[in-house]
Amino acid sequence: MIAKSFPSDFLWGAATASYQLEGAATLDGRGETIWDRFSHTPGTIRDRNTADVACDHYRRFADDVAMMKEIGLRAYRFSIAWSRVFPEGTGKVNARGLDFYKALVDALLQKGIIPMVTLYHWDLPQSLQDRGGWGNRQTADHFADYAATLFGALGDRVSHWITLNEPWCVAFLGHADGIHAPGYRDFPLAVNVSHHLLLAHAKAVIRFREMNKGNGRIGIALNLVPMYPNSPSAEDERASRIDDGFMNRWFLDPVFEGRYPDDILRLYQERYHRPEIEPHDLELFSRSPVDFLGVNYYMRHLVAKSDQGRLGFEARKPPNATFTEMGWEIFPEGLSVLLRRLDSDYRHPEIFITENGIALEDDLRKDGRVQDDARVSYLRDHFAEAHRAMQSGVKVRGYFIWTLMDCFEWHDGFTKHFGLASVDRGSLERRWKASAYWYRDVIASNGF
Ligand code: IFM
Repeated sequence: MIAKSFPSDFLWGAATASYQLEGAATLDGRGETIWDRFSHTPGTIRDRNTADVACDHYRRFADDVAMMKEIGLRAYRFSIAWSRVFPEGTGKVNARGLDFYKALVDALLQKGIIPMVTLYHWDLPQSLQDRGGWGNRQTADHFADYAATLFGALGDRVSHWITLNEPWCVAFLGHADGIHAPGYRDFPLAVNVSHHLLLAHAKAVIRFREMNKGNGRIGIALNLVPMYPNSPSAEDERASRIDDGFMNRWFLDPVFEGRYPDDILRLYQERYHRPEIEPHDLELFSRSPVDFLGVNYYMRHLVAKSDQGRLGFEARKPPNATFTEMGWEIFPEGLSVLLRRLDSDYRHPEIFITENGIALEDDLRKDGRVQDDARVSYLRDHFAEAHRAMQSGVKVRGYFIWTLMDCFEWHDGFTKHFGLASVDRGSLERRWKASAYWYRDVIASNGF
């Protein structure tokens, strides 16, 4: 019996990102990225690794696509390394880099797997960083040119496009906390970076509309966090509203409403300075409506007022909870709460869950099999919450598990394991975990 059944055209998929998976860091003219520079800097990566080789997907992509077919994936979300296409970020196209993505898309289509392309998943060309990176407004124009090149090259075969992945992480982990590339600790810079990223998104969407006459669709993938006050006190309620503004509304409001949330704008101005927003920027937001929202869901925040926090709040670790290998609380019900809220606050957008998954210290059996029962439970509970939201009318169109195979988890190197497949770090041999076979059955029966 299928207890939870999904629509027949539901896109069951898996997601990856170029720097985390591809390797081949200097092959075929690929230019240096900020993550190459950062990961080669001592003290940045937990296990002192880089993704120079990663999973060697660049060379093994055909086998990887064949593997995807084994479990029946209907869609595959991957990102393009900007510096493969434009080694310096702008200027002359590197045809060999572009050819790789053409071949990947063709291989997917040949197997009946729908490609969903992310244009930016954190690997900025280092040459652009040398000119100020996302702190420089001009990077948004370079991004729109790069995006237009991809729309031109792949637009006839790619129907689903995502401009940016998790701009909050790019801005704040990379420029305020310094734990991601390019490694700055400058909060006002991070706020300006967030604005330039949103500008880049808007400009790319506008170019897409101008160029794409077919049935292509474009959106953005945001890491969104449902907020729960730590106590019913007015102070914690207010703190949780601020965290919501910082993490969620600062990105959602420009994309859907064409403006920034007043409370957060005021707070940035009071505590730091007014972000560098120019008069016509908001108009660009209004002229760039998306076709869908990508939701990356991993956690909720339990929020308390705190004078230590940069913006007057802190996220607390919930007591008596279960946590993943990342130290993130497992909280499936947050997904349906979040989805319903997005639906009601932002006029019923179409939604793809563009990332959700769990890092686990996998149970590696003697015969090399990984029996990751906790991943099966995690996915089942989260699918159920998505299903529940859909029952109440939220337009969820697909679900992409993070991630296809164990890969480079940014500053954690190879120490965290999110994959549906394990990868032997010596031979790079891939092997499905038990959860992948469970997922295959979910896809085949469209439910569980
Ligand atoms: O690995 C990352 C991914 O690149 C972006 N979203 C969260 C994942 C897990 O941390």
